[in-house]
Amino acid sequence: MKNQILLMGPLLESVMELLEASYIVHRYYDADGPEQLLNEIADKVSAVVTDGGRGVEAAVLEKLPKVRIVSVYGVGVDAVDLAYCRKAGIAVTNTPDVLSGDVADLAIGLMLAISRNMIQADSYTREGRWQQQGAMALQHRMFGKSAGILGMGSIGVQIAQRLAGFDMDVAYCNRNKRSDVSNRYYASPIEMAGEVDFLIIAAAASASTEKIINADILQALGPNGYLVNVSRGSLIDEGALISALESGTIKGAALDVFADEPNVPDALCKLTNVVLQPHQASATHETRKAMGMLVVDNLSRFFDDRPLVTEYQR
Ligand code: 8YV
Repeated sequence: MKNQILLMGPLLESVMELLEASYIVHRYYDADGPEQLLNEIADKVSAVVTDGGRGVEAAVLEKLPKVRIVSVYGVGVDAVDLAYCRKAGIAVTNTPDVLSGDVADLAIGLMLAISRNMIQADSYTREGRWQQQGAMALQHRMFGKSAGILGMGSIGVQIAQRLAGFDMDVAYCNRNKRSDVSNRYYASPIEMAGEVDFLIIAAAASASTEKIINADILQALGPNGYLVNVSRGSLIDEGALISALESGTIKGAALDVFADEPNVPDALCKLTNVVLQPHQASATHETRKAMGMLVVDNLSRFFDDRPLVTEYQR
C-alpha cells in the first residue's frame, strides 16, 4: 500500500512525477473544496510537501493529526508554522546549500543591473532612443566598491566569494561573527549600512529580522547606496523603501522578493531606480531539480524510519 502525502502547491513536473510514483499524492491547490479534502484525508496523510513561499499553516496541520513531517521545497521555512510543528512533534526539512550558488548568482546580476542601469538601457536600445537621443547617461561602476551582506549563511558566503572577483571590499553582519570568514564583521546592521555602497540582504526571515531594513537603515545607506534583496520581502519595511527611493534617500534597489507575493506595490513598478524580479533566485532547472531530489530523499527516509537528510534545526 502506498503512503499518502498532501502537496500544498505545484512543484517541478519531474519532481511531482517522482512523488506520484511512490505515494498517493493529494493536491491541496487543486481541490474543489480544500476543507472537504482535509476531512477526507485526515486519517490517511502523514507527510506534507510545500514550497518556501506557501509553507503550511497550523489551520491545515490541525486537521491532519497523523502528519509527522513537513518537507519544504526551499530553504526558507518562515511560511511554515514552526511553533505548531514543534508542539505537535512534526519534523521540518528544507533544501539548504543546493540553491545557494544560484541565489548568489542572481544577487550579483541584480547588483550589476541596478548600478549599470541595465534594464532601462535595454528599453533605451529597443525603443530606438539611442538613435533619436544619442548615447545614454553615464552609470556607476560596481567593481572596487564596498558591499555589506546582511546574513552570512551559505548564500551570504557564496555572494562574498563572487564579489571578491569584483575587487570589492565586502563586510557582513550576522547574529554571530564567523570564525571561518575573513570579511569585516559588523554586529550592527545600521553601522554596516552607513559604510557600504551595496547592502545585500541574504538573512533568513524570522520575527527578529522582520522589517529590519527600516527608514533609519536606508538613511544610513545614503544617496549613493543600493539595496539588493534575495531573501524575503518581510525583511524590508516596503513603505519606507518606496519613500527612500522616491526621495533619493538611497540611489536604487534591486528586489527578487516582496512582502505580499505575487503582488508588487504599484509605487515600486513606477520607479525607474529599481530592478524587479518575480522571486526567481533559485529558479534554474539544475537547482530546482536538486531541491526536488532533497524533498524526495527526505520523504523516503522518513517513511523508511531512517535519519532525515536536511532536517531544519530549530
Ligand atoms: C523558492 C525560496 O522560490 O528557497 C526558498 O526559500 O524562496 C525559493 O527557493 C521556493 O521555495 C520554490 O518554489
